[in-house]
Amino acid sequence: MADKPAVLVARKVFPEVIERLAQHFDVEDNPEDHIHTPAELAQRLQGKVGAFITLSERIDAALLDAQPQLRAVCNMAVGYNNIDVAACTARGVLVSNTPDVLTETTADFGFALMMATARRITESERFLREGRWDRWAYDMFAGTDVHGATLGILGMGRIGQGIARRGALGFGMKVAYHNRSRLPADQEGPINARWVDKETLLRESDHLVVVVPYSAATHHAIGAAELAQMKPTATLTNIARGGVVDDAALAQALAEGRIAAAGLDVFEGEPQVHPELLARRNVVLTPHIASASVATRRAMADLAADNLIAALTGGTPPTAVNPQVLGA
Ligand code: 8YV
Repeated sequence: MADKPAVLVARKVFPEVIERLAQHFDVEDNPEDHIHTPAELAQRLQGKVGAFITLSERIDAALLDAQPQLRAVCNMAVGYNNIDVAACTARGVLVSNTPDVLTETTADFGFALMMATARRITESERFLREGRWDRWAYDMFAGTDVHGATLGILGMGRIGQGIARRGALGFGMKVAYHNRSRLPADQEGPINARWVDKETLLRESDHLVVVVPYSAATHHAIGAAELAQMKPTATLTNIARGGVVDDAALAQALAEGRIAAAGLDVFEGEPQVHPELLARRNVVLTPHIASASVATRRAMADLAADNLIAALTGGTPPTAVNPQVLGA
């Protein structure tokens, strides 16, 4: 029997998914969950035709040039800003991501993070745990209402729409959004969503949730100038990518009381977090876990595996980012 094609699974994932991949491939996995430097990643990719990766791995032109045998790069994430897709396409390397399977779980988390931020849930829990609760007070941890407030969504893709649905249908929120393209009327209608320009979104949002993909065009889409346009009572929630919000400008805006609070699941330079954000009490911080339910992480891993298997066995990867390379 011919040798199986060799693939790298760059990070620790479900053993069941490794077993499935092993039926098709000679798998080099990473049960110790070592985080590779770019040089280590390049070394481990030698001789591999496929890679199952996460956001921790960067795939760029230099790495691809050193691995001409590589045919498929399958990301266990919906965002793929860690991959130079143009460089992959130019070299005929298939790229895939994991959309749809994480939409509702990620929208649940985005909404929960926004609520925790508005209602000061983690800040008040810390206070209680520290043994500082000795009396009732009329203004103790008084936050901002979520129900009936204006929910602003920057980036109305699948996850943005999921958050909008939760706000409009569950909490009677007024939904305003800004996106490159408007939703068709039959999608705006049921949630009464209003497309507005970015300035209006910043000005009118009581709770602004950022869900736009990261790219050169969205780098620091929320910076000092944008924060200055927001209401002083507003909250900002980021479940997109660190680079979409200028974290230093956000820390400054919070320090100056330009906005009330922020909820952040993603950071510039994560897993490092800006020290001034760490030091502020009115920021809810979580370690990039918006898609982290057991079922959804399993569905993401299965979908990344489906893509890898299809790409290397002559099938059609279900969620290819650059399907044009298959016909080339
Ligand atoms: C992933 C995410 O867990 O899907 C994405 O784009 O940010 C998260 O759902 C993370 O990217 C791991 O690769």
